[in-house]
Amino acid sequence: MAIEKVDVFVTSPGRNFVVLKITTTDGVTGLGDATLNGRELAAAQYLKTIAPMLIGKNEDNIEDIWQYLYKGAYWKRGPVTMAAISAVDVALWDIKGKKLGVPVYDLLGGASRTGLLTYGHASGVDLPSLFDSIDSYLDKGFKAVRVQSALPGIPSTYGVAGSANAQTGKGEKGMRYDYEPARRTEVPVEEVWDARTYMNTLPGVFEAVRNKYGNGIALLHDCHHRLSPIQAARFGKMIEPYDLFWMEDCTPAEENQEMLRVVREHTTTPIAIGEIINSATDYLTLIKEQLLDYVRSAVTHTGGITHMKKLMDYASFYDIKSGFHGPTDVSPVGMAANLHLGLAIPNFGIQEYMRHSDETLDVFHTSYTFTDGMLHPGNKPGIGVEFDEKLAAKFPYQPAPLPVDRLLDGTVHEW
Ligand code: EZ4
Ligand code: CO
Repeated sequence: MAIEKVDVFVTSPGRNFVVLKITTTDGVTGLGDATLNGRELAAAQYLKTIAPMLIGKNEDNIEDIWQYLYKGAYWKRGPVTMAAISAVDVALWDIKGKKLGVPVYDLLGGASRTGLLTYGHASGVDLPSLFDSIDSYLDKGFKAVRVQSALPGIPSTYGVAGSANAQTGKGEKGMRYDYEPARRTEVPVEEVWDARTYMNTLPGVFEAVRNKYGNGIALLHDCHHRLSPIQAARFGKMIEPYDLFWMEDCTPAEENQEMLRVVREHTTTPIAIGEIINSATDYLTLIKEQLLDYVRSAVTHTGGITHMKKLMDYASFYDIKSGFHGPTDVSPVGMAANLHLGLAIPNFGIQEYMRHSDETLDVFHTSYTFTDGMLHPGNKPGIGVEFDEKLAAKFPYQPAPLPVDRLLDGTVHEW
């Protein structure tokens, strides 16, 4: 009853992933996800550094191993550290579930609901292509849709399929947005951002969507850290009539949490924050002052199930809910971890879901299901994902950094 072997894989079936496999002396294996989009090799190297420290430890003692890696590193927090700790943590929960013959959500207190409301990513370069994209999600059964739109005069905007891929010629009208593998380069592509154009455009887009689809579907939107606090306050107020489920990352709050106070004072549009926050401690002010409504962290970027469970339990006392990050750069292993935790906690809100590519799903065999707009982690012991190492080896790592943003005058800005 000890950890015998720790393997780290970097594979690129459609996009880059960092996979951790822990094997015990009884031959039980567990999987973890340490994918850090654009900085994958740093997370893989961190795992290789801590791998020898895990050998011989009792795999049952998840909390103790978590504390050993977190406090024992001396250097706490940070995306690379927390992604690596997350991978170890999820792999250990996977092992515990397999040893006991139960799905991980059972170990977390059992199912609190029958399925997880999920949202897909719709986008358009104009209203007709946006409507096509929304229709394609509604046809698949989605009850909630994220809406992103191109901006007039701006060649390429975050979250918009046609525009994101325009520079590589890989764009498909009305199809999904995915930054990687559209851009496999060593040096990031640069994009342009203009808040005035954005604030002048988006309210009209939401109005057009509500006029066409009515109030029955949940609409979400990602501002992707780009507005100043006062711009975000004004934007939230402007879009109140369109009843958004949330506006996400309206202003960068990961460094200065107090920036959200001014937004909160001015708008009732719900606020989701935190896909790049990597520690529960970075949420303490946000939760205590009720400056957010949805926690955006992914289990894989925020210390794993152990740490996220604590964070969500604390959030529950303020009626703050989950909205875990679920883009394709969270691997199927990480996605499954999100789903097990989401199914168990009382304060689940919504789960983001971008289906992985067929290439990715050939390497990762998942058992989670999508029915009528709801995800379920499945009932296999552990987290329920298998990893085909042989096939993974056929997809070597390829550099693919995220884009860099500049304002019209060339100033570097949040992407
Ligand atoms: O930009 O996953 O809400 N989703 C997002 C994502 C992130 C990417 C970064 O790795 O903001 O699209
Ligand atoms: Co986001």
